[in-house]
Amino acid sequence: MKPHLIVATVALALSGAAHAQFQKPEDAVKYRQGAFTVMGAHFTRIGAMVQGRVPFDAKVAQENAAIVAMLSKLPWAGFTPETEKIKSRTKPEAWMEMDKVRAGADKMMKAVADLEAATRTGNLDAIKKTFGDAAATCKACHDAYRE
Ligand code: ASC
Repeated sequence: MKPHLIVATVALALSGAAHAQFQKPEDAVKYRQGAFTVMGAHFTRIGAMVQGRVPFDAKVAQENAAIVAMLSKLPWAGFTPETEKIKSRTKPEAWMEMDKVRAGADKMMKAVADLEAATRTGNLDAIKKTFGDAAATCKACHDAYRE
């Protein structure tokens, strides 16, 4: 299979809801960046509680984790083959190693699902642990594939 076909197949496999719906490659880039931006905003709100910068509120943690878990499924559909040539912070390596990107995406989605499950227990120690694990999955991909 040609690399671009593999990328397209991976993107489709990753997201039932959001596949192949972009009119222009630029739209796909904006879509994935938007999803990452909003996910980061809500992840950071949990981080503020985990790090003691704001008081812990189990309900707020749960609401934010649910948003993060849902959004975590979305950005991958925006890495369409047509977007490879569009300037973004995605490194060329990502397009050459889309199988690894996919594996990293799977780890991240699993980690944020675990974080959401922890927020449903209201146990701050469990939230701290799963938040740290989830942040590590974000960082792994950023270090490898983001400028
Ligand atoms: C965040 C955020 C990320 C991750 C990452 C973890 O709060 O916006 O992208 O954590 O920085 O290392």
